[in-house]
Amino acid sequence: MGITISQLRARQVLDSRGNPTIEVDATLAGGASGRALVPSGASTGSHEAIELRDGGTRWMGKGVQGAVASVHGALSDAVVGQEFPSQVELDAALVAADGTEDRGRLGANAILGVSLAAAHATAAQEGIPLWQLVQRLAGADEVWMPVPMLNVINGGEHANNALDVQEFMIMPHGLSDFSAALEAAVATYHTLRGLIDAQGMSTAVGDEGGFAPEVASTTHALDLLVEAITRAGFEPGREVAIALDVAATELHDGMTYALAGERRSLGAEALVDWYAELVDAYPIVSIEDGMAEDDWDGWVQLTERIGSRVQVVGDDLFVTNVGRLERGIEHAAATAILIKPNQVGTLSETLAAMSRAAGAQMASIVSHRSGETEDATIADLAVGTGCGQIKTGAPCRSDRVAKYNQLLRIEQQLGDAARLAVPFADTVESHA
Ligand code: 2PG
Ligand code: MG
Repeated sequence: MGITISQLRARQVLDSRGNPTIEVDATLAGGASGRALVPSGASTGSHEAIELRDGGTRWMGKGVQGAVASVHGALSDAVVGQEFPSQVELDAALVAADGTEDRGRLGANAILGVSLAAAHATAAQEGIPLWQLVQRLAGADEVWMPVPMLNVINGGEHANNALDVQEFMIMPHGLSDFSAALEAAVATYHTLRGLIDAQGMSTAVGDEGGFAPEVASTTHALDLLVEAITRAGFEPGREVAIALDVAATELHDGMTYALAGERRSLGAEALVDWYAELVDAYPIVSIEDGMAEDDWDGWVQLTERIGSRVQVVGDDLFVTNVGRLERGIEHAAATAILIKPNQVGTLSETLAAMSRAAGAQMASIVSHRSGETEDATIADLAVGTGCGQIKTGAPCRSDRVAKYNQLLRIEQQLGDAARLAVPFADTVESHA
């Protein structure tokens, strides 16, 4: 059965930061319908597809009525009433309607809204859960419950404290199943709140639900995490490990990396040394955007130095773009790719990036954005592709929890088949 969209309706709604974003409803000829809401980043890579915003004075310049108009105009003209054999051809038609490399004419936000709403509608038409449709589109032999990466201390662009590193995440990778992993993360999160409170710092949270205390240094934050994991009753490194997103593009001035919180500026080589020291001293299993988006030499150095011990993840580096990923594979610039559908614009291109990564033995981590909504599509994306990892914030705030709750529903649907992925089977011993 092909996909024939009979109507697209879009509207401007709000995201978790109170900024406008686009919501799209797709109705199919057979009557089934699907809805998608599009997220938005703060530490966006400059190579990301363009998110169309209205500018001007209304909604502080962040309105998306232009993107809404793209859906009702050019995108509807391109796809409504036509039968497409599958999502791939539908997405290709959306991309062709825009006609630009960066999706700047109609907006990647408009295009993604249609692409994902259509996928939801297709799953509804077939009477299957979305993860199952994703599994088919991805050609995945097996589905896996992903190990969550929970951002529990926020810094960088996501908070107004002095922390240089944007995200300090806990990763409950050594638990028996997804529920147990989430329980360990929740226990660690609440224990961390107590520790931060006891040290007289604020327990207010940042954009992704993690705490944003006035912690001065990276190692102070890491010490807090290790203590929280231990006091919650888990073994750091073996049951619950640490992952970082440095978002180093935000620290780079073209020459050096300015670590304002640490009061020093480092060249790429010295920065790699610093990461190696941190990895020696702490149970860190993954470092995302350790280098800036165009510092390819720095990335190669970093991967050479620590890539066999920790996962080296490219976010701003790859922007879910197969072309940039190809270059990264060629130069061995990273060992994993962060996957954000709105960096590229369609479900099919997202799956293509994941498939290319898998072909090169690189891991894929499905990710939220710092500006999110109640839309939980990425939970199904992570399960259906069997990629094994999802990064979707702290276990706090409904925009983050929506994804974990959807994963709990899927875990129940899968029953005995709901196995928790084991992303670091070969490297984790050295961190225990
Ligand atoms: C990141 C993301 C999500 P943003 O850098 O990985 O955590 O942040 O959406 O602001 O780009
Ligand atoms: Mg990132």
